Amino acid sequence: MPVLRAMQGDITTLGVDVIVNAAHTSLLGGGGIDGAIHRAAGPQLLEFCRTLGGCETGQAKTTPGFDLPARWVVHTVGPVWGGGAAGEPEQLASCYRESLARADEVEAATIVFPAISTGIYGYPADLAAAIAVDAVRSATTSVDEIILICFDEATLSIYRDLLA
Ligand code: AR6
Repeated sequence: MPVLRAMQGDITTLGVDVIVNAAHTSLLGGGGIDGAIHRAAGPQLLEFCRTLGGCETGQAKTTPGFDLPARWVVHTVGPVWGGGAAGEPEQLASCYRESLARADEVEAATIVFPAISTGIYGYPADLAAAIAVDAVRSATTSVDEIILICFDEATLSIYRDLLA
């Protein structure tokens, strides 16, 4: 069973095996965490992503970290929140499971997840956090440590309550 913990901070600064990007289906960059990761990784990341043919919602694809301190980036595409009846919970859980599967493929010891879909894609932070914790707790994986990172204090406190 991996250790599971939550922290506040900027995912682009972490020298871990895998950071997860909350990407767009095109995998060609965007705003939010996606923009921050592409800026920090440098232009080679976009070049590499162009070869991947995009990514479906709920799926995940791996690239090197290039200029990032992280070795690998797993790009996953969360659902756009539309009220929750259009399969969003299942798609969001799939993002966490598929990203862990990609991390296992590169034999990662540590993976860091952002709060996927809770920014531009509008997923309510409390509902998304419950799905994130449930999905990683119930996944079969060989990683040693799973870190849930967030930018804001409010999300951190939601994670802390769920992990207590
Ligand atoms: N480190 C940690 N967390 C961050 C960082 C960071 N550097 N930057 C943002 N967050 P979002 P989404 C948090 O909007 O909702 C892009 O245009 C942020 O506070 O980045 O999945 C893509 O191309 C929020 O809680 O991702 C897609 O089109 C969480 O990360 C779309 O946005 C996710 O916010 C994806 O939207």
